[in-house]
Parts: sequence; structure tokens; C-alpha cells
Amino acid sequence: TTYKRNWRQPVVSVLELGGVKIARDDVVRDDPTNNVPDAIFSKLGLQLHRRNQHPIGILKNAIYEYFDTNFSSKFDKFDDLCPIVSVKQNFDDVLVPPNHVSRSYNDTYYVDSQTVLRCHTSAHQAELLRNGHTHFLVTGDVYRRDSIDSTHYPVFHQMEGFRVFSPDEWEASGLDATSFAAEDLKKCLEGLARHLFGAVEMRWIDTYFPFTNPSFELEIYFKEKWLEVLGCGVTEQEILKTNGRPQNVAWAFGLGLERLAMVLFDIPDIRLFWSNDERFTSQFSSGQLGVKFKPFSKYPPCYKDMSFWINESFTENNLCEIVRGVAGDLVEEVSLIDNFTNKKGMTSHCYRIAYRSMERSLTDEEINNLQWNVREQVQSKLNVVLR
Ligand code: FA5
Ligand code: MG
Repeated sequence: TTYKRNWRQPVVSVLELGGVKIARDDVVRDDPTNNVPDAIFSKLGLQLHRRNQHPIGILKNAIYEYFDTNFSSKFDKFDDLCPIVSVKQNFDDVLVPPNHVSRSYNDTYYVDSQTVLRCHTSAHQAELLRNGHTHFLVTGDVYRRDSIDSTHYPVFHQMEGFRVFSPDEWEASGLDATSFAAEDLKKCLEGLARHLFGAVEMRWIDTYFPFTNPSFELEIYFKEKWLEVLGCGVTEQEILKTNGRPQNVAWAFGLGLERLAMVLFDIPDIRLFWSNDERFTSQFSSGQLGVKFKPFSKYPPCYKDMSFWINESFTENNLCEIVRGVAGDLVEEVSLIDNFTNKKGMTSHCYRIAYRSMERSLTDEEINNLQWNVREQVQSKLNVVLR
């Protein structure tokens, strides 16, 4: 079946995952339907969520434990479904409208015009439902073109939860089906937060997803800010109808595992999850939730500003992709610090790039080289005019 994968470590030019071949971008640079850069290609198949000593794997196991001990019906667990999915699975099956921004090449990594690196684990909902699963958890690596800061990374991990109810369950409650499911969902996720964190300051926010109604986000107060850790809601009836459950009601959620792990282990920067530095990796062990990460000595950031006149095709995601391509995990944040339009209608942006290694001090020369390369590539690839 499509959710059995047969993975290998990234190889020279073609990676095969679950029977799908994907080529490196330097090999297929002329292919306008592929926008997967090498930095992303090299992360395919790493599966941090399947490492029991890694914070993401430890967290996954703790969430499994919550579902195993608090529910009478068993949740089926999947953590090895292929991250290369069809446009239909990623978008159509969960009712994402044809013109929705998330489908654009600016937001999503396309392998070809009909195939993407999944941008959420919701890509598997419909198929699992169709195959008869009514309680399930899907954990996996997901991919998004996105901005750069301490809580955003282009590859991260989600866990999808899905639960189907039958009429006798809500009829006994005296509530309508939707209110019943919404209440059960919130109780389930608040219970999960207590299981993981004990007491923690959190709040529910109303939001919108194409595949749920009503929809909510949960935020947790962390390092003086509200941090969005998950999205969820009552599944659109259309999805149940199309996939063989017209009489039922369901809820679904998608957890941001890095975000939850940051709160749980007090990890200050999302890049650390990819570190192979022993001073990071040795701090975590299987089954241990109580540990707080102890930062190794803090190295200073270095800021570089860059101003340019943008054109109509300029996007911040394209800029961020270039910066990551040059600096990799040495870039900590890219932020727009100035934005104005002159009398001739030309718009100027000034971006500040923060460079900082989590592992060592950077030299001036090294940073100047990075910045010089960024400027070069921004000019040649984005066709903007540097000021
Ligand atoms: C979704 O992906 C929905 N599929 C979630 C969902 C599932 C809703 C089922 C309803 C039903 P969203 O785009 O908000 O939603 O992402 C979910 C979580 O992933 C966010 O709350 C956040 O914790 C995390 N997240 C999003 N983008 C990033 C990123 N670039 N880096 C790290 N974590 C991220
Ligand atoms: Mg969100």
C-alpha cells in the first residue's frame, strides 16, 4: 500500500521513498515544476520522530502513552507514511480550495506539478478513514516554505489525531453532534497538555481551516509570548461523507511537535532539533520528560542589514530560501525592519539577518562571506536592485 515506505538515507542525486523517486534540485534545476532545494532534499528520510532518544521521539512516545491510557478505544498509530504525497492527498482530499495560497509554489515544495512534500499530516486523513480507521494518530515530517525565526523551520514534525463518533455517543449527551465533538476535542487536548506539562498557561483561539468547522488553535505562554502549538476542529461533514462515514461525526487535530517540545524541554531555538552536537543530544534520553535543556555557552549573534527595491514577484519566502541555502542553520532570523514606497511608486525593503551558530563563535570573515553570497544570490535570483 502507499503507506508502507521503503526508505534509504539521502543518496547522491535521487532519493526513493515509498516507491517515489525525487531528484535533487541541482540535477533538475531546469525543471520549473520542482522547487525542492538541496537543503530540504537532504532532510528527507531522517525521521527525527522515530528516534527514541531525540526530544521529538520522546515527545511522540509520551503522547502515545496519553492516548493508550486515557481512552477505551485504541488509537491506530502510523509514523512511517511516505512524506511525498499527491496534490490530491495534501489539498483536494481535505477540501483546500483550488486557489488557496497554501497550494502555491511560494508556500509548498513541489516535486512535480502533481506531487508535493506534504505540508501537514492532514494529507493522510481521508485515505485512513476510507480504509476503515476510526481512531488514529499519524506522526511525520512535514515541509513548508516559510519565514525564518526561532519557532519556524522549513521541515518540522506534526502529529495528526482523528476520532470518529457514532450517533449513540452524542445522542446520550443531550448535545448536538458538533457541540459534542468540539467539547470532547477540547477536553482531550487539555488533558494532553496536563499530561505533558502539568500546569501551564494556555488559551483557545477561534480560527479557520478548510477541513474543520468550528476550528481552534491552542496557544501556550512560553518565553514571554503566546506560542501556537496546534490546530484542530470538528471535521467537515463532506470529508466523512466522501470517505464512507456519512452517519458519523469526527474531530481532528494537528500538533506542532517542535513547538510542544520547545515548551516541554525548554529548548529556545527550533534549529537545535537538527543538531548533532553531543552537548545537545546527550541531554535527552528515552522516556525522560522532566529534563530541562541547559544551553551551552551562548554565542553572540551578528546582524547584517540589506536594502533593495523589490519587484512584483518578490516574496519573503523566496528570500528566506536563498538565505537558508547560503547560511544553512547559521541563520537565526530574517526580519523586515523597514518598508517604504517612494513618489515613483518603487518599494524598498530593508531586511535584517541575524547570524548565530548554536554551537560555536563565528568569525567576522565567515559572516562577511555569507552575507556577500546572500547579496549576490538575492540580486541574481530575485532580480531585485540592491541599494
Ligand atoms: C495545520 O497544519 C492543520 N493541518 C492542523 C489541523 C489538523 C487542523 C486537523 C484541524 C484539524 P497549521 O498550519 O496551523 O495547521 O500547523 C499546525 C501546527 O504546526 C502549528 O500550530 C504550529 O505548532 C506548527 N507549525 C506550523 N508551521 C511551522 C513551522 N514553520 N515550523 C515549526 N512548526 C510549525
Ligand atoms: Mg496555524
